[in-house]
Amino acid sequence: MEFFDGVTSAIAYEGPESDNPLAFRWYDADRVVAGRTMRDHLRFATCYWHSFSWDGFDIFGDGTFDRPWLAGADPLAAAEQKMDAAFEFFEKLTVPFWCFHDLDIAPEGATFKETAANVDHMADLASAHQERTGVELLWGTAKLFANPRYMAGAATNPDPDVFAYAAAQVAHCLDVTHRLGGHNYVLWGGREGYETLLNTDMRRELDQLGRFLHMVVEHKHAIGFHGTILIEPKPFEPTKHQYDYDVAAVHAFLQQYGLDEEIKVNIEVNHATLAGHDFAHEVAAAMNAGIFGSIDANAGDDRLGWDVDRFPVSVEQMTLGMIEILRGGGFTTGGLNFDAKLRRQSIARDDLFHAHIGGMDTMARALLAAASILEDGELDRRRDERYAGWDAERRILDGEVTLRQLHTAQLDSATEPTGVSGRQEELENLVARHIERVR
Ligand code: XUL
Ligand code: CO
Repeated sequence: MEFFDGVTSAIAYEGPESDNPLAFRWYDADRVVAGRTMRDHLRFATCYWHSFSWDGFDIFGDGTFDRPWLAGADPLAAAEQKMDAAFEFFEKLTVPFWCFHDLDIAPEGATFKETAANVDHMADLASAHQERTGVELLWGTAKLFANPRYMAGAATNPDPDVFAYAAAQVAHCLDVTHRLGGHNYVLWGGREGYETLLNTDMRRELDQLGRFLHMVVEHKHAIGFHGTILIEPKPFEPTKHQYDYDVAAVHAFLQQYGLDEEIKVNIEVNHATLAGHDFAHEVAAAMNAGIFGSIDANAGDDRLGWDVDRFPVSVEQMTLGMIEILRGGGFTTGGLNFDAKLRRQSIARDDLFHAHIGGMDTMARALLAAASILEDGELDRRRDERYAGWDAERRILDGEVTLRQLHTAQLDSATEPTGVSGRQEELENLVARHIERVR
């Protein structure tokens, strides 16, 4: 059965002048940019949960979307249909990767054993779909936040039985991710956080999380999984205070628990902005800490303070992020996963295509602009120039002078330091010129 019969052939690149809404205007998979094809630079993935499992419900109303694959009395048969729809979509979109939660590919059973069997059954089908289409798994993850048992967290739960259940679920999901050739395994701290310290022992919860992650890493090595383990920071929602607040908090946590050589981060754009950071800041912070892994590409809304997961539309925002990604050497195992959802009124099936085409073109154009800026070199030259004084002054950073010596020297000095312009607006114009001119 064909679900997206309004899209009769694979989406192709037609160039910026094309008016065909079902064509790429910027994403030209085989085009080589800064030494790699666009396909290899961007490593696009579609997420299973928002695109195929969500029917458009929100806290005020029921599902709105036209999603025939969600219908059916038998949950496993419905899951099979949903997977058919998903791989038909991946193939027509020509997206090279996908991402899933265990419980959005498979229905939960009455017992853990039943759930595990459902997940295995769906993983076997996914494996056959991957084989047939050539689509690869960017990452898998376990849904450790939806079932009521996780209302007080998974690893950070006050009840060790819930910790043990979550551990079993992750072991199973990591096994399946490995079997499907996953390039990464993600842990988003779904409800790893708290509402009030009146009932929360933060120290215990952090120690539990540290132990849990060590067990995940040990399991990864035990099964020979070579993908990267990634934590996805988010400052709040669903809990008032999530432990994995932002990249800096995750890095400090990883260092404290001796995990910083083993775990990297999956940075989500809308989570960065919720934490009060620019997307580019979070990428740069991860690169500096040596823990950059992957990206969940989406966008927030300037006036809404929650995780709205829009498809990315701002070339400027994404260009600033891509500059940091390219400066840091680009992706290794990671990629750009569209953890993004349609607006609730975009009810037609083909809206999923328009959303992804727009997101892929936004990121592709941002890649071209970022590559053009770095190749041109003016931006980096200006940045280096700003710090040129430090190239001449090695003694301070080399630890050869004391605070007292600097104090004495300044007392004796006839000159006072004066500033030079930071040139922000001029540099913003430079970025704008590249965005305008790339082709
Ligand atoms: C939630 C979120 C998740 C993770 C995977 O905000 O981003 O979908 O990406 O669990
Ligand atoms: Co995400």
